[in-house]
Amino acid sequence: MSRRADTATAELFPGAPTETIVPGALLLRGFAGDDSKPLLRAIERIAAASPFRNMETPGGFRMSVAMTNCGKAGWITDRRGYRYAEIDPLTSEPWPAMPKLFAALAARAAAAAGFLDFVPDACLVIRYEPGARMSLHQDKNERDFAQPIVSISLGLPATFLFGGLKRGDRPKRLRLESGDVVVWGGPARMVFHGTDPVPAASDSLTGALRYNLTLRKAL
Ligand code: MD3
Ligand code: FE
Repeated sequence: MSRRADTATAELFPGAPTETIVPGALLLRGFAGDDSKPLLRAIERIAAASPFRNMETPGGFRMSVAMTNCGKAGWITDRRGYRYAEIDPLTSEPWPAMPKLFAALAARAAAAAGFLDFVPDACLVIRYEPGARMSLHQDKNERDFAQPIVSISLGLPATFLFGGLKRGDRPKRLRLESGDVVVWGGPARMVFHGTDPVPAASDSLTGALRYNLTLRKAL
């Protein structure tokens, strides 16, 4: 069960730099800005144990983004399908532990959106090189769709696409920058979403890379 506040922090503090993207989706601009360096160091530590890899879709396509995970469960795809796994298929070891910073930041962001007891057990770490993209999809492999998803952007900016509940709904576009955090819950939890190809550029922290962390309670 997830406990939902009657009034979200974002409503109590209207001066905070937050926007509702669609009902249920709250954008917290720069929310992770102060933590971006430690976040990047933690990503490098995770990748040293469970390296980034370009996974294969069930249809046989190699994804343009590279992924790894931390936490009890990690999201994977291969010819057998999309799913969460507790063992990294590349290393045959459990995924690296979720850094306390990740869980704490996600819980604070979720609380700002009114989800008062978010305890993530999975974090998908996605690395975008220039040109990498994510086509429109829904996140459906988690057990409890009442749980929110928190996403943290780091490094190069990207144009994020979010549609409706049907694949054919024309997506709206939104620029996500380093330090931006989005909480997706309630009626926004099942919207189709993706990212346009990331334009080549240079970020002072990550160089020519964008990272996206998605924190979930998957199990
Ligand atoms: C809306 N990542 O990890 S972040 C994903 O930019 C994913 O790397 C994209 O889609 C990225 O699954 C988008 C924003 C996001 C993340 C999860 C969502 C939006 C979402 C789940 C449900 C609805
Ligand atoms: Fe997604």
